[in-house]
Amino acid sequence: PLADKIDTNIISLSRFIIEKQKQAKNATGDYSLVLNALGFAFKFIAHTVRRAELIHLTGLFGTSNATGDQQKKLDVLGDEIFINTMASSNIVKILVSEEQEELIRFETTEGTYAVCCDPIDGSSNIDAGVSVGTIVSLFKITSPPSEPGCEQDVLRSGHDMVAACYALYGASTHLLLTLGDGVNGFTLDTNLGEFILTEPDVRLPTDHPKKIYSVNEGNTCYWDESVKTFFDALKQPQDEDNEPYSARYVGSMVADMHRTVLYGGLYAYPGSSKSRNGKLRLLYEGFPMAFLIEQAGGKAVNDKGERILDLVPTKIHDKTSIWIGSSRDVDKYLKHIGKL
Ligand code: P6P
Repeated sequence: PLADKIDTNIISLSRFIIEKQKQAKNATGDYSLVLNALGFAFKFIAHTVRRAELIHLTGLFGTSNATGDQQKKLDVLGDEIFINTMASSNIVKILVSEEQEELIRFETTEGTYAVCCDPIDGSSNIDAGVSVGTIVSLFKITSPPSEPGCEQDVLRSGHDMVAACYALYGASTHLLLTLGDGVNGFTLDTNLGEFILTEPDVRLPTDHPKKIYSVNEGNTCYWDESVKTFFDALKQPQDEDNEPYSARYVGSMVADMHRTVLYGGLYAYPGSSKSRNGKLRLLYEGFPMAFLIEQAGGKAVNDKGERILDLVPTKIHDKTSIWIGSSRDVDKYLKHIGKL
């Protein structure tokens, strides 16, 4: 019968969130509201990214963001969509965005959450049709709702995050989400307009994770000697298959990280003489990716071998070096620097 072929009991993101709320003790529903607002923002951005070519949204907008990146029209649009979606949730009190120099405070008095995001990560690739994504970290605010939000609400340890997620606008739109109890993968069904649970309990492959390293080797001349020797070693035949590692680098962190989660391997953005702390920002790239990878059974450290989640930012756009992926590969780096 037809019913055998069609799954008539699919789990949408909304249903997933409700089930999590039912499991939570004395849930107020605020958490569910934020997560649903995030889901809507991802759907709205996905829709906009996919129309970009049609409505001439590619190309430069003519301004630059907090850290000097030239803003693409989609960067600005993605940022506006995020700001409006979070503001209208009436639960988000403050927003840190890669595209905004200053913290954004919303006019709510019931705000109990802080959102940090990179609305369109990897946007330099957008004109070439390469996958881009949105990366988000979520903190529960400890100060009283009546007090205006402040930077102290997000200048905290990565362990304070209550959730982290990314949306990947690729062949399909994928959402990977952790609430601190594992990682779940959703795929956007554009006909339903719903994210559907397609990869419950995502784990990095443990037996034979792919031997892949993902780094911008164009920075080699700026790297410390120990970083150069580490990657040179990966290019030599090794391990039981006596094969060297393969190189894969998209230049869009969400695309590189999604491959790393599903296939295994190592993604790295080391510090260099050009930028001591690398390029990626701690609050809305390092922290969320580290939370997701650890919840999926992997590791994430900085150049010194410190766990990313142990770090505490001093400014909202602080950068961090990062070595993230399969424990097998991050441990190789830790051994290389004498931390294991
Ligand atoms: P590079 C995109 O600008 C980004 O923030 C990440 O998405 C990406 O992994 C990295 O920077 C690419 O940087 O210096 O290799 O072009």
